[in-house]
Amino acid sequence: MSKPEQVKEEWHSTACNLCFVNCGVEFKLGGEDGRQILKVRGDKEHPTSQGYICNKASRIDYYQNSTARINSPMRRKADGSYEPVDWDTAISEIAAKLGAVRDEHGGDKILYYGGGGQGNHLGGAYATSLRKALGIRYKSSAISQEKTGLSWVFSRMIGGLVHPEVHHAEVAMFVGKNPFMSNGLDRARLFLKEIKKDPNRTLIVVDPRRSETADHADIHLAVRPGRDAWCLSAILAYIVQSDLLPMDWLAKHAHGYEKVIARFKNIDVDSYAEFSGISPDQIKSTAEVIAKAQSFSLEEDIGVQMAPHSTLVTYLNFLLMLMNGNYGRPGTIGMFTQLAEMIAVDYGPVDENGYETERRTLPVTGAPIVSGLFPANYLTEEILNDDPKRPRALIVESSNPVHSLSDAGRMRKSLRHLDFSLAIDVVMSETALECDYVLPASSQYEKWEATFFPRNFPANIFHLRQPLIEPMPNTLAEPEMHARLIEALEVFETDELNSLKLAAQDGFAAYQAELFNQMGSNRKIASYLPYVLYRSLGPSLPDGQASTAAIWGLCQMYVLKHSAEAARAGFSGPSAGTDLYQALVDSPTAVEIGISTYEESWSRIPHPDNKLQMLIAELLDEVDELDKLQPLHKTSKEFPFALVAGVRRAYTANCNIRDPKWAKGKAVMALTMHPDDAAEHGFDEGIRVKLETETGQAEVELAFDERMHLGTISVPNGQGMRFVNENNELEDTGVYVNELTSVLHRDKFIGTPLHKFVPAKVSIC
Ligand SMILES: Nc1nc2c(c(=O)[nH]1)N[C@H]1C(S)=C(S)[C@@H](COP(=O)(O)OP(=O)(O)OC[C@H]3O[C@@H](n4cnc5c(=O)[nH]c(N)nc54)[C@H](O)[C@@H]3O)O[C@H]1N2
Ligand SMILES: Nc1nc2c(c(=O)[nH]1)N[C@H]1C(S)=C(S)[C@@H](COP(=O)(O)OP(=O)(O)OC[C@H]3O[C@@H](n4cnc5c(=O)[nH]c(N)nc54)[C@H](O)[C@@H]3O)O[C@H]1N2
Ligand code: SF4
Ligand SMILES: [Mo]
Repeated sequence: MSKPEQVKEEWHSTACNLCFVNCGVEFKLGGEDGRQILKVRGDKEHPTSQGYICNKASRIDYYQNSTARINSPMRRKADGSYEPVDWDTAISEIAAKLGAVRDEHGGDKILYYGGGGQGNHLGGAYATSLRKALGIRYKSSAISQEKTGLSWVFSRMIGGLVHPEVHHAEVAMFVGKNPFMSNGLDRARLFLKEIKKDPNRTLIVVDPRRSETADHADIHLAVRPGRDAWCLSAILAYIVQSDLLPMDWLAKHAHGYEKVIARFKNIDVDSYAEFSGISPDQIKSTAEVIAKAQSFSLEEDIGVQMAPHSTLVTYLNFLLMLMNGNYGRPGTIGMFTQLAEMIAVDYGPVDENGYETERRTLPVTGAPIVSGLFPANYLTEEILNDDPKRPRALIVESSNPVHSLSDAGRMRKSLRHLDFSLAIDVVMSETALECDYVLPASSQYEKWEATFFPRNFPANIFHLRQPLIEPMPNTLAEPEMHARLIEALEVFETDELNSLKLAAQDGFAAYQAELFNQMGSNRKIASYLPYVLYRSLGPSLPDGQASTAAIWGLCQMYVLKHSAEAARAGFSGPSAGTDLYQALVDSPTAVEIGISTYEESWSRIPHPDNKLQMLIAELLDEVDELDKLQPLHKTSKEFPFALVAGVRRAYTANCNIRDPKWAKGKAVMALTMHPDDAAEHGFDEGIRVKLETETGQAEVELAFDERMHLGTISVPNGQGMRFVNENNELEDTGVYVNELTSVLHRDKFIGTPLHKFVPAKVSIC
């Protein structure tokens, strides 16, 4: 073997699981049985990340080989401690308890939460079958506390999955998004550098803090915290009132724009601008830049999605793009296709005045189900009551809601109020520590994995990742857990899948024919498809690949539904689905699965005449509230600071890494404050302070940050997790931010929490 080949062989392709960009990475493995990730580098072959990685990926071994990992199913004892049990015992007891809840109260009283974090959605695909077996009707995930407002808005206005092409826009804008720190965008830091250098392109950043992203911007709108709605409305109003809208384009491509124009004609631009903390001149010059751009595209993130007026702000952001003609052209917005929709398109019937008339709701609180997800922020109210309709059991898979949802204390109480709870995790998370049973999962580098996050346009990619490391003994991949639970629930007869299993041995074509045949005669086959594929096709796939069986099924559906897009990516003809699947299994890096066109961005709009719908009447009505110039949330004498309860820093990754040694530099944990605010209160840098909100309190170190907006303070997300070090000591891991937040502090439409503006006080400890 020649030397270069040897060198290449030492590196293994996969993806980073620390944020939803999932950059292609390569690992150099070593240590005992090759279980350790010694080195990490970007994968140059990856079609979108192209070798890029950020600082977080290099020490990913703190995820893979965390000492917090668990390697046995656990059962809670009466005293609240846990005892290990074997798999057979755990599976049969869990199935019996869930089955009992279903039989006594109905399967709709069992809730499902999670199904994947930043890097792992494959297990969640099989949870569909377990939910079917239990009759579960209500599910949710972390998406429901950030992106459901976004989903509601793009579904109503466009009706498809869309990608704002900020990378190719002449004028790009970030609203409440700090990609320099959070990435959340392909090749984020490189993109920021490029746009900063390019004299022909403009970057606008809307953020109260002079963020690291704002350093790269041509225009920084330092909006007052929680007042984006006024800032964005003022920009749009100025464009409307200055006759800068592309009226011919709107007439050709949009419905409902006349009402939007009428409403924004009546906005007093100057008073809105001033109320938002930005000079009217800056608002007007920014509006001119946006209106006159050849192409304009913006990305928002939780800086606004978790701030006051969350859903309204999303609507205003889309109005800013769409009313200015930015759709279906390079550098604007394109509609793309996906193997499975992580943030599903979902809109109900709309009446002639532009109001949605029907929406599924949760049985006790009546909270709206959006994008197929119940709002996580209503979970505790739904559970903590004596209503016979209340949920009795909860399954949490690959999520840590006791840590990541508002008001951790209430979450703990809610979990203990249930008749039964199960957590599936790689560690004994804060959530696991409240559940009746815990099942230990193999890590994301020990099993086949993938994510279904929304991706790119025009070429969309999918990365099916191969396992690189032997599973930790006594852990299982989620598809196997779901299958065993379904079997313990005795959904199928033992021989019911035999003909499918036999057909699978004769190859994909024979299997496919038999699958169609069986679907015609046995309704269960289609209803439990992921499970059926796993147990019938799975065993015939090469060693260890069984859990990719559902991907084969998704590929078949994808090429049927999106035949034109798939064909452009090279997958056409009778075996297109299987060819696509094979390409995914064979490729160590991501594969282009479909290529969309701008024409399709139009022809696939499901609204009448394939036109965009500018009117969301519920949200346009909200603009009347803005006219009152009253902030939605205020600080007070008692709680004088606006706390950003969970900001992204260089070493935070939600709840994925527990060991504080992962982080370089202590500042990652600190409470940050502008030095002028600190001087006013007599605080020195580095002191321990008490941080209090209406809900809770914490002690934390104070750090100065002159980028902060005056009156605003911040602590990071994803800290304060329980971690016991090698000396059996509990380590200080920072502030457990959701001990400080309230479930009642939420968006009135979708229920997203307003974590970016939590009234707080700070005092010396
Ligand atoms: N390092 C790191 N990266 C991550 C993650 C992580 O945990 N750590 N998590 C990933 C996940 S799950 C997500 S959802 C994304 C989130 O990514 P981002 O939304 O970019 O992250 P944040 O830092 O929470 O918030 C972004 C900005 O919002 C600003 N902001 C605060 N209040 C307001 C306001 O009222 N108006 C406006 N306009 N801006 C405001 C903050 O100053 C901050 O700069 O990050 C992903 N990337
Ligand atoms: N106050 C406040 N709260 C926030 C935020 C904030 O900014 N402020 N940010 C919010 C946002 S945007 C998000 S996305 C959420 C994230 O919140 P969650 O959805 O709870 O996601 P994570 O916190 O990353 O938790 C993922 C869990 O999966 C486990 N895990 C990792 N790999 C595997 C695996 O292969 N299998 C299984 N079964 N488990 C695995 C991890 O150990 C961890 O416990 O947090 C939210 N919470
Ligand atoms: S941007 Fe960083 S954290 Fe996100 S996937 Fe890429 S390397 Fe991982
Ligand atoms: Mo998120």
